Parts: sequence; C-alpha cells; structure tokens
Amino acid sequence: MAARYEAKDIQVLEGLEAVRRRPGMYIGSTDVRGLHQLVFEVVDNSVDEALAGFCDRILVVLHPDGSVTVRDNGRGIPVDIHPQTKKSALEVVHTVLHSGAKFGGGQYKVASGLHGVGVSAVNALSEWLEVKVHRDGKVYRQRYQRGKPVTKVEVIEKTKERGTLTSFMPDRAIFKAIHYQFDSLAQRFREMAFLTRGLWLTLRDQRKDSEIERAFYFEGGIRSFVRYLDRTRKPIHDHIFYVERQENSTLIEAALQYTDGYAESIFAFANNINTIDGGTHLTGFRAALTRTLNDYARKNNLLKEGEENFSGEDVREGLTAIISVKLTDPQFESQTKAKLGNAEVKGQVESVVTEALAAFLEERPRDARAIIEKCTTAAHAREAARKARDLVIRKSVLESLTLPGKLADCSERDPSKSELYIVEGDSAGGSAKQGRERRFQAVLPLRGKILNVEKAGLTKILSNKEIQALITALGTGVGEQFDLGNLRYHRIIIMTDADVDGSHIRTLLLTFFFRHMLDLIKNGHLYIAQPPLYLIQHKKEKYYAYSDEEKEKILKRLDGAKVPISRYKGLGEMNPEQLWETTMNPERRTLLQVGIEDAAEADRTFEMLMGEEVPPRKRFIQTHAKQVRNLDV
Ligand code: 0RA
Repeated sequence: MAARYEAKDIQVLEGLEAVRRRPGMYIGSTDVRGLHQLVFEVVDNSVDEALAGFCDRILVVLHPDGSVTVRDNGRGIPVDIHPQTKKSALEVVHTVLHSGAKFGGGQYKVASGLHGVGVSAVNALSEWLEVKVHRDGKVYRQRYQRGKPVTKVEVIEKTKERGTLTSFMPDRAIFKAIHYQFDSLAQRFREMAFLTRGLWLTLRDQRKDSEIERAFYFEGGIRSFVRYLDRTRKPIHDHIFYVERQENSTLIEAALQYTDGYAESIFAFANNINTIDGGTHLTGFRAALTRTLNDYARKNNLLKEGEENFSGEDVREGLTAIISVKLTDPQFESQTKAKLGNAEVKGQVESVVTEALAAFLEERPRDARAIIEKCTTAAHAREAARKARDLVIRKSVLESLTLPGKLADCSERDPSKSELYIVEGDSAGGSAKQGRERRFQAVLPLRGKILNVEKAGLTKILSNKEIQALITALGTGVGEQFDLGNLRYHRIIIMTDADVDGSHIRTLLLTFFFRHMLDLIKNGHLYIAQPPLYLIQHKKEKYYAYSDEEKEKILKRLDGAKVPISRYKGLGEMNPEQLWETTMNPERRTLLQVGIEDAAEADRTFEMLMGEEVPPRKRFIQTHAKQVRNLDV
C-alpha cells in the first residue's frame, strides 16, 4: 500500500515539474500575459462558484510585494479526505493537474480558453501559495512552495464566514517581471461581471502609496454590457432587448440594441469565454435575428410585396449585441479554441431568441419601427451600392482583363518595347500575324464592320465589338477611366489598305483616338503604317515604291528598261514576307507619327473628318502626320 502512495506522489511531483519546465505550455507565456493568466486561473474558480449560485463577491488584491490575494464568499473548497489518495481534497486540487474540474461536477465552469489548467499550475509557478478555506465554522489552511505542500491542511481558527482565500507569489525565477497591468486586469473583470449577473467583482491595487480600487457589479448582466458598449454610440431606440432562458441544460442570454452606426459589434461568449471565432451560438443568434425581423416586417407590411427580404447584413448594420451561453460540456474548436462547436446550441439559441425577440417587437412597437427602418435603409443602401458596382463592372467590360481572342499578342511585356498593329480585315491580319516579329509586335485585326458605326453616337461606338477589342488590347480603359500608364504598347500602328475602305477605317480610328484617347496621341504613341503602292521587278531585284513620285524615280534609275510594275490594292495582296519587308520591319519601314497641336484643333478635325468630303480629310492626315523612319535606330 505504501508503495502505491509513493508512486502517486511521484506522479504529482512530475506533473508540477513539467509545468515549471515548460510554463508556456500551460499558461501561454511567462510575460505579463502569463502573469495575468495566473490571476485569471484563480479568479475563474471563484467565478465558477458564483455561476453555481453560491458566491456573489470576489475580491482581488494586488500587494506591494507582487503577491496576489483572491477571496470569495462561496462554499469554500472541500477539505475532506479524498478516498483514493487519502489526501485532503484541498491538497489534491492544488497539487494535481486538471483536478479542479472533478469537483462540483454538473455545474457551469468558466472555460479559460486555451489554458484553464487550474490552480495547481498556478501553485507550481509560485514561490509560495497559501490557501485558507472558511467552512463549517473553521478556517483551514495549507501552504505550498513551488507547488509542494510545506504544511498539512490545518485548522487555524474559528470563523463565522464562508469562502476561499488564495494568496500567491509568482515565481521570479520563471516570470520576467512581476508587473501587473491594472487596466488589463480590470477589463477582464468588468467583462466577467457583465457575464455573471449579480456578481460583485472588486480589484484593489495596493502597490502604490494610495490604494486604487475598482468594483464591478451589473444588475442587468449583459444588458448592461450592451449599454456599456453603446456609451460612445447613438442608439436609435430606447429599450435594450434582453432574454435569459434555459433550454435543457444550456443557459442562454442575449441582449441587443441598434445604433445609428454601420458597423456590427456582436460579441459571443461560451462559459464566459469570448469566442472570437464565433460558433454554433452565434450562428443560431444570427439566424433568429434575420428570420424574426423579416417576419415582423412582412406581417406589418413594412416590407411590401415584391420587396426582397432583409439580408443578414441588412439586419446587423449598426447592431450592438451580446450572446452568452453556459453549458456543462462546452466543446471548443478551431486553432485558437475560441469557437463553440456544440451542435445542439444553434437550435436552442435560435428558438429562444426568435421567440423572445418576436415578443419584444410586439410589446415595443416604437423600438420595432426604428429597428425595421434601420434595416430598410441598410437594404436600400446595399441595393444602391450593388447597382453602382454592377454599372462599374459593366463599364469595365471595356477594360476587362481578358484580352480579345483575335489579338495575336507579342511576348515582350515591356510596353516601351512593344508595338500593336491594328490591321484592317482578317486576311491582311493573317499576313501580318505570319510576317511579324512576334517578340515585340502584336497584331489586332479589325473587321470592316467597324465602318457601320462611323456616324453613330459615342455610346454606340463604344458598344461596338471591334472598338471594345481595341480598348481591351490597349489596356488603358476609356473616357474617365482612361489611364495612359496602363498602355500595353507604346507604338500603336494603324495599318490599312491604300484604298477608300482603308482610309475610312483609318479615319474612324483616328476620330476615336482623338475623342477618347487624346493623351495617347499627345504622347506620340499613334502611328500610321505606310505600305508600298507599287512593286517594281527588275531582273532578280524587287523595288517597292511608296508614292507615284518614288515610282518615277525608280523607273528612271532602271533607265527605261521594260519592267513589270504591279500596284498593290490591298495588304492582302502581299505575302507575309513582303509585308514584313515593306511595312513592318523596323529597319526598312516608314511610319507616320500622328500628332496634334491641341485639343481644340482635334475637335475641329473631328468635325472635318466626319464630313462627307474626302479632300480635307486627306489633307489632315498629310499635314498632321510626320514621317518617322527607322524608329529603332
Ligand atoms: C467544489 C465543490 C464545492 C466548492 C468548490 C468546489 C469551490 C471551489 C473554489 C475555488 C475557489 N473558490 C471556490 N469555492 C468553492 C462545494 C462543496 C460543498 O460544500 O458541497
């Protein structure tokens, strides 16, 4: 028998040793947060006693030497002998890890989130700890050092009081510094007091010459919590909704109020732990809110036929709410263990809140009106925002991210080294695609159809598929959204036939650029390709002439020889090699850079270009286009 006791004792010592060796595993860290965690561990046990209904006062004292005392007026930790270990329950609670939960089962326990290792871990990490239990008219006391008992459980005096008093000195060998932050402790105690209606929780700081004390007590529980959160906000109705009800073994509390703000601040708690990742209680609460407000609005004709239901977002705009549940067996999920997983809780919360909120709306028609009005405004704003967004999206079809299918892009990604040939017709487009230097030359063929919109309004021009493809290929957007910085090619080269149709297309493109992409012209990005007009063949040589003048010169040089001359009517007549040689090869080609002096002139030109007469149009192109040869040299 004796050997077995020894084995148990060794286990206990090993457990406490593990806590001291790796304190972070048990209390998170050994900085100020870990230090606070010690205080919370001890206070949590007293709050449990309050949740069980046996305690309504907790006093926390910060002493000048760094030690802390936590006192409650509960039943007192049991001191009777534990049958298996033959030790006082008081000692077991303080020396065996996770032993606290075994006592007083079937109650709600504050679940201290990730940690909640119990007072034995606090004991292990304390230079000394002393506990006094006021019970049955006696005061029982036991002292420990670094977790190990240094006295028996002794009766030291008589008392008329009840409760547990724990004092401890965090171990300086483990904690970096023993500096408690009053405000940080106070905030958690305030929250605890909100969540434990009727509890007096006092924090007394004796570290300075003048003692500071703050006491938290909220008759209204989480109703007071909502009022507290809204102290800096503007509520839009007078009464805070509140419900407290038990469903099977789950205790459910919810409180809410709407403000004139837009943010949603819902805080969800499970066993007094702030479940920042939400969980089943929050899901149930939200479902109840959406359903109940929609039902009420329909029933009272505040949502008319044909109007859509409020969305979840609509009913949460400007909402301040607390949902707090207490369960005997809370299950926490997620990385931070701050998400409630108990599946049954969703339905329980949903039914309790639905019923109580519906009743509240019936009893408080003024509050109800204000709330529904808020939801309606939110819904309308959201609808308006959606429409505006859709419009923007529709607009930006013109600058959509997917490049047009018929664009044969170049592989170069540096716009300053890239060129785009806008080519008339699919057949010329085919030759250009084959003849180009694909590394830096892209080709976009445009169909003749573009002609049909020449005289059309701007919207119609913009809705033209060919123009859309062009804008997308350029990457700049158009109109107000035009951004030259997004231009994908620094040379835009219009390459059309030297016939009437070709000149029409060129004209249309020029007017389009004048009207909608003026900066592109101003910055010298627009060019007109110069395909040859004639091919002159002499022996094995080929000569290209780009004008009648040039043709005559060549013929003179060939000295009256009888040579075949062919006139190119269209780009399609040239094979890809010829097109490259004559019109696309930077070493040999001639480009006309399109320039304008100012916008006023451009506008005048536009009118002129749109006119029926051909001569002024021709003149424009000639006078405003300067020749640029061998751009790459
Ligand atoms: C288990 C059973 C009983 C009281 C407690 C735990 C208790 C624990 C702590 C920790 C800090 N303060 C506490 N107060 C009470 C009740 C045993 C009984 O009287 O039946």
